[in-house]
Amino acid sequence: MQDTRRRVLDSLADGPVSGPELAESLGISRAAVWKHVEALREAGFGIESHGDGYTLTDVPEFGGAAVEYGLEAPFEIEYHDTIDSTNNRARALAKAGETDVAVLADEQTGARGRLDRPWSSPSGGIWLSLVCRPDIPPAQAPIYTLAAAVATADALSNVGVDAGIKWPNDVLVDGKKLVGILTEMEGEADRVSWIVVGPGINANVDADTVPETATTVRELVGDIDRAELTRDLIERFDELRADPECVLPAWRESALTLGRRVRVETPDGEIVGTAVDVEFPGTLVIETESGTERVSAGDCEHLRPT
Ligand code: BT5
Repeated sequence: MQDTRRRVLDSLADGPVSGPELAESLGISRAAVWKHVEALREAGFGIESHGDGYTLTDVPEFGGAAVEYGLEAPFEIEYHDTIDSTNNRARALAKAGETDVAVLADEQTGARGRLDRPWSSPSGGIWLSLVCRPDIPPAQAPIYTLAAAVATADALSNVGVDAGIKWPNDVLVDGKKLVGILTEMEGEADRVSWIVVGPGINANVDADTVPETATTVRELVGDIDRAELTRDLIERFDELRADPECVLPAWRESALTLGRRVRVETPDGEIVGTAVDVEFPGTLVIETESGTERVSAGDCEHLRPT
């Protein structure tokens, strides 16, 4: 949200405040105040005008302005009621040089998982893609996926959903998938040009609109305030990306994979053993019968203990 509009909104939230008072305190004309108020009304904010001035009476349920209202992280929100894939849009923005944009949608029609698998994205979800331009080598990019998984699990715990993380990027409840994260990037040999981190949360959606292996926030705890959850996620992600050293300890706290027998499909074949740790920037350490293996990417399956 534009800076002045945000300040108008903040003043209204503390209102009532009259047009002339607002104009004076923000150093803008009364006509400009009126334009900002109209734009906020169009974005879904309820603003009443009485003798003592304007008062904020209602905040929109979801959308760009709803998420930006009170957001304490330097992300611009680009909201779509419906879009093919927020990751596709975020990639286009990244290629055009943008950074710190969060593309958010209520519904996606062509969403992707890893390896181009389809991702169900009915209306009511939180389908999000964060565009970042970190100054890191491409090999460290996985820490961003782990950071997004931690941020999502932490945000979910604020609404009473106790989720755990399956390496590297699935957020599960009772073995069912609640969130998937698709990370894509472009870069040179030594430096990332951009990264798009795309978490998709089955939020206020019916369980029968997602695969049987999946669950939804609605099924677990009922409908939640999606704008607040999205804000919490983005703020926590912003905190973690500023301090990558905090990511692994936080990830371990929510990890479901550590201590488990796992089978990981890697590009070089299958590895079976006990997952014992995760190392920077997201490498899974597995004790196998023939020694210790380290895996940086792959599909992980939790096995029953032998
Ligand atoms: C993922 O892939 O888990 C990454 C999913 C990322 C989706 C987000 S939404 C916002 C952004 N925009 C995009 O276009 N994508 C990202 P993967 O690990 O490959 O898992 C894909 C598998 O999960 C599918 O093959 C299905 O079995 C299952 N699946 C599909 N839709 C699901 C859903 N809504 N919830 C849980 N599981 C689902």
